Amino acid sequence: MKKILVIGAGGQIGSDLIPILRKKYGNDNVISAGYENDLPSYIKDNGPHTYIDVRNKKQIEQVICQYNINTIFNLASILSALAEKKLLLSYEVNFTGLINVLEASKENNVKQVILVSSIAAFGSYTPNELTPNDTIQNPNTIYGISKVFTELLGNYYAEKKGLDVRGIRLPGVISWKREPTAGTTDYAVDIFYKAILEKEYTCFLNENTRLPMIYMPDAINALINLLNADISYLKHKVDFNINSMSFTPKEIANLIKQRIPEFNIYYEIDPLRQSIADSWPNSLDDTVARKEWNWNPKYNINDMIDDMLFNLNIKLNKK
Ligand code: AKB
Repeated sequence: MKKILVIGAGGQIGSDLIPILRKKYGNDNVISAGYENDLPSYIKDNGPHTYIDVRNKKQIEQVICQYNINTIFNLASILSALAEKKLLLSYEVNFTGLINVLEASKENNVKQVILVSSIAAFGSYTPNELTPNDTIQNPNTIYGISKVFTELLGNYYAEKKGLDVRGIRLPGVISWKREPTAGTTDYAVDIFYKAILEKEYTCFLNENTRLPMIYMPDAINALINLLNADISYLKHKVDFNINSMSFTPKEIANLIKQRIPEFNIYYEIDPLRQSIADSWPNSLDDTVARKEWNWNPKYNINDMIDDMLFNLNIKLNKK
């Protein structure tokens, strides 16, 4: 039976992942760990929750032992834009935190560790269109470097230390439950809030910046399907491209405008986030994930927009 610890539970992905894991594996078998104030009540009230600072290995070990954890999702990470401003914090969370999770897992008989990499693991020499799974990786951001480190160290523990470590490279994740913070792809979530509440949005990326994106239900499916994939088919471990949709700010704004005719988009470029976005791929080749664990996304851009607007209108009391 799985006893799952989700570290970084209060973030954008954890907030959607935990309810689904609890439904699948039982409320008491999924322990959420994050800062108390970050956790939404539907997570705190529906199963065990605890506090872990990923920078503190002892805390991780205590929780592993207290709950007999055999599976860990490590979602704790400082995202791309903030990482450029807070280097030391990023080293501690994205590098030391990762080492702590892997070492604590190895030393305390955890069987599986799921890690999250990102399209940020690529760089300006990486082929831009349909980026191959195995290709040049030369990120020029601390976040991107930490994601290459995540992939390499995860693969190392899988190959040399007998730990079952797996992970995917997430594109920008779009969701309505919890807003992302301090990333470069965040505009693709902000735009929905502003379209509903203010009928206009000022975008910090230029109108033609094409980036790979994914809708949260597909991202969650990817994580859970990879968790359960037959290991004998996995030639890769922590470095799977997954592709779903790609669009520019102008394209998504036009599609939102078809549903909310009063909506308008304006642009005020943030040089930091624009330069980060310019170093990331336009789209990804995910043949490897399709072949090794049957990756197959369900949502296209129109399905995603309809579902986002439906759920956000309810959340923001506009219907
Ligand atoms: C970010 O924008 O930093 C993240 C990512 C693509 O990893 N959403």
